[in-house]
Amino acid sequence: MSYLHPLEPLSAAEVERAVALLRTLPEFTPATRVISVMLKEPPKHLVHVWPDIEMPDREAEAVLHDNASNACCHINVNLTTGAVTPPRYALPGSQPTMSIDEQVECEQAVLASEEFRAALKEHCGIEDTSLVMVDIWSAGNYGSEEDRTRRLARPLCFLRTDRTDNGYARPIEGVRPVVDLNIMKVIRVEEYGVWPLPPQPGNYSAQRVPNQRRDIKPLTITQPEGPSFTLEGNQMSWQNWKFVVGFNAREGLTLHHIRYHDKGSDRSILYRASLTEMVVPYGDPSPQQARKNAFDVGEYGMGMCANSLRLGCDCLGHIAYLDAHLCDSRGRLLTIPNAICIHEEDCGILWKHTDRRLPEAPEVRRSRRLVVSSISTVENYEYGFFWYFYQDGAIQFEIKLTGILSLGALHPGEKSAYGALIAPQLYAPNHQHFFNVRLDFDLDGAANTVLRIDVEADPADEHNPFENAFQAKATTLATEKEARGHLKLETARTWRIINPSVKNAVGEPVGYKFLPGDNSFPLASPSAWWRKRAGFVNHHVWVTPYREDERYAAGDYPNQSSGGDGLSKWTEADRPAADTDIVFWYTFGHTHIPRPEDYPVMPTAYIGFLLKPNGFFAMNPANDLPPSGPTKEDLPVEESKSGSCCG
Ligand SMILES: [Cu+2]
Repeated sequence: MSYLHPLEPLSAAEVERAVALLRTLPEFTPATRVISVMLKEPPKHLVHVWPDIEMPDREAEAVLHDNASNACCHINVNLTTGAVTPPRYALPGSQPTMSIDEQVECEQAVLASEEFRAALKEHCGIEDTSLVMVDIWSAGNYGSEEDRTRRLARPLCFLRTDRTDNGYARPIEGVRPVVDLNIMKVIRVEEYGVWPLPPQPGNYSAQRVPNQRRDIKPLTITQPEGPSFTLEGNQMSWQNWKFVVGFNAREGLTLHHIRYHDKGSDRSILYRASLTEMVVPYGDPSPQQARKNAFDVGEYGMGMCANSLRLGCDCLGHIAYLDAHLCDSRGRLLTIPNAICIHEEDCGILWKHTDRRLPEAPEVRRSRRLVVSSISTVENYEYGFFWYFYQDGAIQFEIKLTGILSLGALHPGEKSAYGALIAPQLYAPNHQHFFNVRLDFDLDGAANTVLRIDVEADPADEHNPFENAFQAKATTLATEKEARGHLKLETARTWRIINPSVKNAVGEPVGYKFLPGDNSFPLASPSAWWRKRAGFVNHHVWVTPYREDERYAAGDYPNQSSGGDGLSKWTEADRPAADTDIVFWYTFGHTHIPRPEDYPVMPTAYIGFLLKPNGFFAMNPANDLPPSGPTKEDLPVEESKSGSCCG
């Protein structure tokens, strides 16, 4: 099989070849669901010296689940020789991600259930299920011993008024069917009371919103000579940056082998960057809401839920798209066209200085950034994942939260202390969104160290007579337990990742600074069930020594897990984590107290972080940017003739 870079994601042909090989195995039966097929990444020490050495054969790794035996396994497939590894079975009771097919089949199972139809008649007075929406919702780890051993979903249901309205405006409160996904049948319907459907529609689609504003003139982005990036396969090259764009069913968009061309060579910065897990816990104790906590990566598959992006809507300007090649749970190729969008954006002023003693124009350079993005829809909610690369060596990650709030119904006059009334008899429970990103730094080589930087005032003594002194104090995070930490506003805390063996122009170790953005602490008790399963929310920052099989912050199988896996477990070993190949993990939370203005579709909220070179370069690497000026077309006629340019 040919490829341009060893970390390119599987092609459509490779996905099909992997599944064809899996189908020949005795473990693959009519009861088998293919949960995911993705690239089995080659060893990183080989990738770092590629293309000077030949790479091993391309491999795929698959996760299979057997509905008959309720067992899940990993199998690796050599795409050249066809050799497969023996299945590596997960512990009994482990549940892999719910597949996209199960979302659809679960809805059909609920609508076909006699028990659910009876509840629908009692609650809504109707027998026709054609306008009922059933969102799968993970079951968590609750209920009887028997529940915990089944592959379950506990859906939320809504009733549309017609085929195209916003069904989320009318939650069927007090009814939660429980579905066994292995037999794809409703095993019971849980009922907590009867609420009327909220009375008002909450429409947002273009054809249903009358009197749209008419004062918006066209805003067109033109790049007459095309974009400044080149894309070869999934390899990106832009403004000294080089990296590989990856994608898989679980994490969605991933970035690999990020390098920056400096002084004649491609210097390694990050080997791999990805969103490894997230959880959305709800803060409402009502029986309908109390068990709601969605691990959108490990339970639903962020890549599985990715959108096909549309020009002019999702992305503006000169766009390059990449397709994602996944497969459905029956092993059929599932290509998401335009799953990844790549484009450039103007980003204001990068730097400027006016020297009043010089007659020349001020020196101004505009900032341009490269955007690599994807957007996933997980039932009611949307998450956009945006990686930004800047000309000054900075990398930013931003998650855009939009979509429709998870809503509940109230009686007329009823209020909830645990959520906001956003329309008559309709409320949105308080909740948080926690994300975890895994940053595998390889700064100028694999052996890196993380420093925690706290800015502290000096004591008022004879060395500090004006009481003005403060300094940035660095603490080396030598082990995993030392590295566990939180944000600290009092000391403007940041982290610095360095390579202690490679010195910069001023004799210090080369480094990158990690600047956190908005964040939160979890509000549920540490012994709340979801927190046992999401140990990664216990600290904002974690550092681990690199291990190939430590990839997901809540472990490989968070769905219905009893908890204790992932970062919280691995770091208990307190392994050395300095001057070695380290992985930096960051957990960041958005506390969402809803507003009426978040309805019907929420204006985007933003959360993320920034990586800035800190002694990695000898000086501002964007010092060599040429001035940009208005084009002739932009100038008034007089100025256009003279060709003057303000920079
Ligand atoms: Cu929210």
